[in-house]
Amino acid sequence: MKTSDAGKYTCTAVSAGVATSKSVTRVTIKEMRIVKFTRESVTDYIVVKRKLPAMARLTVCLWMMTSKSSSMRTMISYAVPANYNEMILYNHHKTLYVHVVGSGWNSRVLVVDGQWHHICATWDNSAGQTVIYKDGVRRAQGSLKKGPVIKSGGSLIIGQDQDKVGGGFQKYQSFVGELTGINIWNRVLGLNEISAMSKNREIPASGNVLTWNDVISGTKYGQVQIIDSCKK
Ligand SMILES: [Ca+2]
Repeated sequence: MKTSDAGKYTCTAVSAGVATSKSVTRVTIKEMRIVKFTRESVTDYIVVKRKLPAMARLTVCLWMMTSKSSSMRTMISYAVPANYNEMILYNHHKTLYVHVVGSGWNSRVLVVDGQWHHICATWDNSAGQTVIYKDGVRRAQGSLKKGPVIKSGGSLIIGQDQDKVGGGFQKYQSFVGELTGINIWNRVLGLNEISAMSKNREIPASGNVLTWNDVISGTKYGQVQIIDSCKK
C-alpha cells in the first residue's frame, strides 16, 4: 500500500450476499476493484497472464453480481490445447455450473438475482467431489469424473467461454455483470476458511496459484471496466 492510499474508505460488497457500505481504515485499493462487464459481447474479456500449475485439487472463489442469464454466462474459462473445457465456472440460466476436465455439474445453487454473492467451488480429483459454497454456507455437493488432473500452462480468460485456446467466443456465453475477488488455490479449502472469507471482503483473500491482483493485472479487451468499490 502506498502512503498516499492511507486513510478511511467506504466500500461496497463487503458482506456475504449483501451490498452494504462499510468504512475501512486500511485497504489494498487495487485488490478492492470490481470488474464490470456491461453488455453481451464477444469482445469484452480479460486474459490472465499468470499461468496455473497442474492441479489435482482446486478451490475457486469469487464475488459476483449478475441479473443476466442464458444457458451459459461464463465467469472463468480455462483452456489447454487438449481440452478447451479444462475448467469452467458459469451460470446456467440462474444457477451455478462447474465443469472440470471433461465433466460438468449443475449445482442448482441460485446466483443470478442481481445481488452480490460470495461463491466458492472446490474440487478433488481422488473422489471427484465438487462442493459449492454461497455466502459462506455449504449449499451443494456433486460428483465429477475421478482421477483427471487439470493441466498446467493453459489460457485463463475472465468473461468469455473459450471454444479454442484464447478464442472461439459466443455472445450468449459472455458474462454480463460484476466480478471481484477471484482467487484460486491448488487445495480444497474448508468451511471455516470460506465462511471467514465471505465475511471479510475488506481483508482481500489471496489464492496461492491465482490472486485477484493477477486478474486485474491481466490484458483487458473491449469495454471491460475496472471500477473502484471503495471511495475515500
Ligand atoms: Ca462456447
